[in-house]
Amino acid sequence: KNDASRTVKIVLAPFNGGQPHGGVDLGPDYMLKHGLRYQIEDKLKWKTEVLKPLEGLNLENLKKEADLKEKITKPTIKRADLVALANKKIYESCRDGINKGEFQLTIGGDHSIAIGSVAGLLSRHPNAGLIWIDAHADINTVNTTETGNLHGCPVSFLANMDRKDWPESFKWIPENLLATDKIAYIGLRDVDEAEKKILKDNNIKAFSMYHIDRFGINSVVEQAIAHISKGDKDCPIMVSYDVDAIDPEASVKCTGTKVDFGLNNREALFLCERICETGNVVALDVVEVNPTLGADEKEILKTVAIGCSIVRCSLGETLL
Ligand code: 5AB
Ligand code: MN
Ligand code: MN
Ligand code: MN
Repeated sequence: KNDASRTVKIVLAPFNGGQPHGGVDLGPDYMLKHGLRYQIEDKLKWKTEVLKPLEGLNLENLKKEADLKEKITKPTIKRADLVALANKKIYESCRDGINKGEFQLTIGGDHSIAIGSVAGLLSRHPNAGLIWIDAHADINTVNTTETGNLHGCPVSFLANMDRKDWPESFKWIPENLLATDKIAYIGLRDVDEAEKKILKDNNIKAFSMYHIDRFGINSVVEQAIAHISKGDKDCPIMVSYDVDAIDPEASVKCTGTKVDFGLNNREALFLCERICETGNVVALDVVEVNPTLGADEKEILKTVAIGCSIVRCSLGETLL
C-alpha cells in the first residue's frame, strides 16, 4: 500500500544514552557503509531520503555532563533528560518530516529511540499496531527498572505507564498514544519479574521463544498481526526490531544485551517477510547494533548484514 510513493525516509538515530555501552551510536554509520541506501534504491527501487534529527546536539558532551551530575545524585533512571531530549527531536522529525504514504525507517542507536520513532509514527497513523521483536520486553516503568537503563523502558512511556512519576522532560509524549492491546511481542526470553507482572496485569500479547517452539514462527506472527489489527485488514503496522531477538550463535554477537537461544536467521527474516506481505507495514526500527562489541571483523559484518537484511525483507526484497 506504499506503492504509490515507494519512498523510505531513513531517520538516523545514533544515540547510546539509554544504556551503558558506547558504540551502539555507530549502528547507522555501519549499516549505511554496508550499502543499505544503495540496496534500497538500486535493488529494491524505492527512493530514499535521510533525516538527521540529532544533528547539532553534542550528545557525547551532554552525556558526560549528565554522568558527572548523576555520580552524586544517583537517580533511579539514568540520563533521563538526555534520553527525553533526543527522543523529542526524533519524534518531531518523524512527525513533521515524513508524509503519510512514506515508509519510516529509523536506525538506532539503543532501543530508547523507539520512544521518538513510535510516537512519531502514531502521529500520522494513530490506529497503528506495534510489533516489538526483542529478547526483552522493554516495558519497565520509571518505578520498576532495576538497571536504570532507559532502553529497557520505552514501551512503558509509549503506553503512558506511571506518567505521574515521569521527569518533566518526558511530558511532551502525548497521553493517549498507544493502547496496550495494540502491542504484540515476539522473541522474548529475558523478562524481569516486574515486567512479567505488567504484561500479565495489562493482558499484553507476548510470544516468547517457548511459543515459537510450540506453535512455530508462522502461527506466532499470524496471531500477532491478527491481535494488533483487530479485524481491520488495512490496519497500519509498525515493527520495532531489536537485533538481540536473534540468536548470538546464528548472527548477532554485536549487541549490548545478548541472550542465548533466540530466533534463528530464517525465523528472524521470515517475520519481516510475512509482515511486509500484509501490505500494511508503515514503519520499522532497527536498533541495538553495536559494532564495537565484535571480537573480529567477521562478527561485526554478520550483525550489520542481518540488520540490513531486516530492512530489505521488510520492504519486500524476498517476496516473489
Ligand atoms: B533492550 C533489562 N530488562 O531493564 C533492563 O536491549 C534489560 O532494548 C533491558 O531490549 C534490555 O535493563 C533493553 C534488564
Ligand atoms: Mn533487547
Ligand atoms: Mn529492546
Ligand atoms: Mn539490547
